[in-house]
Amino acid sequence: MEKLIITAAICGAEVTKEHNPNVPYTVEEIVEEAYNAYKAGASIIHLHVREDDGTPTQDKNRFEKCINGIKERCKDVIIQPSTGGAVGMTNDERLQPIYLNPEMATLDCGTCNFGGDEIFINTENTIIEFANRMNELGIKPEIEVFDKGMVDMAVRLHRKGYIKAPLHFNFVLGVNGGITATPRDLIYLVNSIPVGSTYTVTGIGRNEFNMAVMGIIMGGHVRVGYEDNIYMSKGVLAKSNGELVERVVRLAKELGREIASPDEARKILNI
Ligand code: KMH
Ligand code: ZN
Repeated sequence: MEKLIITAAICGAEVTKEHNPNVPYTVEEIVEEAYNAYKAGASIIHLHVREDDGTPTQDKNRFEKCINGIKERCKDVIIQPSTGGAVGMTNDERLQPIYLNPEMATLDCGTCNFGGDEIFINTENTIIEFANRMNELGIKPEIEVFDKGMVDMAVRLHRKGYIKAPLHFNFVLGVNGGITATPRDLIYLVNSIPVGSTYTVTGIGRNEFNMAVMGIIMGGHVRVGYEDNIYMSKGVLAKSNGELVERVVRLAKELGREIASPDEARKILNI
C-alpha cells in the first residue's frame, strides 16, 4: 500500500475557543498549530484563517502572513488553503488565497445543508469558475465531497475538461446535512471515483478516528484537526492538532501503514 498522507485541518471556520481554547486565531497561534501538526506527521495543512477575534476571513493578506509563517517553521509542508471559507461568503471573497499560488486548494463540488439554518452554496457555475481559476494558476484541487452527488458532479466536470486527472477527493462524512460517517457510505463513495484517483477520509466529530482507521486500512489517506473534531475522547479536549495527528500516526503504525513525508505526498498526489 502507498504511504499514508495525513492532512491537518488546524483551524476551520466554525469552531471557536469557546469549544476548545486551543483553537488558533492569531497568526502566531495558527503557525504554532501548523507546526504541532507537521511535527507529529502531517504533510498537508488544510488552512482557514481568522481575524484576531476569531472571525473567519479569506483576506489575502492574512493568508499571506500565515502561509509565510508556516513556511518558515515547516519548510517542506504542503499548504492547502480553503476556497470554501465560511458559509455566506461571496465567491470572490473565497477565491482570494489562490492568488498566493499555493500548491493545492480545495474545490467544493456541491451545495449542502451545514447544520441549523446554514447552507453551504456551490452552484455548478461556481465550481466551474473555481476550477478554471485553479487550472490557470496550476493549483492542484482537492475535491471536497460532503455527499454522493458531489462525486458525480466532479466526475462530470472532469469529463468536460474542467478538472484534470488524476483526481484527488476529500470525503467529509458526518456533517449535519451530508453523507453519514459509516463504513457503508465511505465504501459507496470510494467505489464511485474513477480508477487512478486518490482520496482522503475525514470523519466529523466523534467519527474522526473511526473514519481515519477506515482510510488507513482501505488504502486512502486521512484528515484530522480542530476543523473536524476537538476531542480525544468523550469530554476530553485535544490539547493541540498535534495530539490528533499523533493518534493517527499510532493507528497507522499498528495497522502497518507508513507515513508519507511532504515530498512523498507530492509524488502520490502528482503535484
Ligand atoms: N467551512 C465550510 C463552510 C473547504 O474548506 O473548502 C467549508 C469548508 C470547505 O470548510
Ligand atoms: Zn475547510
